[in-house]
Amino acid sequence: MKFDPTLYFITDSTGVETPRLLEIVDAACRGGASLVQLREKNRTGREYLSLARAVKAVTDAHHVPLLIDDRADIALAAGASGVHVGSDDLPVADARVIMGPDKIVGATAKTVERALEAQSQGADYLGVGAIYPTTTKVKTVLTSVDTLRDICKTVNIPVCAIGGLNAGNCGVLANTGIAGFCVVSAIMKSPDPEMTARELRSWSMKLKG
Ligand code: TZP
Ligand code: MG
Repeated sequence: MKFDPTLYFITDSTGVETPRLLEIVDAACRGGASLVQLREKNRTGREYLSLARAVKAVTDAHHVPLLIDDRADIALAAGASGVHVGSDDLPVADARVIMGPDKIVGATAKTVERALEAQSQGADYLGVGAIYPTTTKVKTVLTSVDTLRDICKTVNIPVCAIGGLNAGNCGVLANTGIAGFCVVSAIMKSPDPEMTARELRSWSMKLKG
């Protein structure tokens, strides 16, 4: 499936009621988010699915593909465009079997070796980071900008930088070869998510290459 990773917005509903989450997703899409991932860590399967359907109604209205973090079953049941798997989740090859050839399968990679492995197992894109320390709840280590650049040079699938990125620091991604970048808190915690998304999108248009 074709997709555009220029500005990849990933949700975090911690402390956020569903109506507000849906508003933020809507605002992010209006501002130019080109890809959205629903990322839920503390939901039952039933809650995750119901939220996925609600978020998909919003992203569909903007023709923005929705990916689901970690759960291929939820992605398929909700009719989402794909799934993102991290290093503790389903292996990429298994996610690909479950999702089939036409859905998007994204993977996290923090080293060139993992990036090549994910690509060979059928990943459509890579999320690489954390570039900066992040306050979003996640078990992650930092990935240097040099490693990011090496990964971009080595693989032939799109690479998205992630981790602590915002309009004030994303300039560090210049000349790395990224296809776009991912943000959670920059948009989730913005007083004006639409304006922030617009600003981040315009940064990404300048930085990707
Ligand atoms: N993977 C690496 S860093 C991260 C994930 C999911 C969280 C990024 O969140 P933020 O708020 O943009 O730093
Ligand atoms: Mg995961």
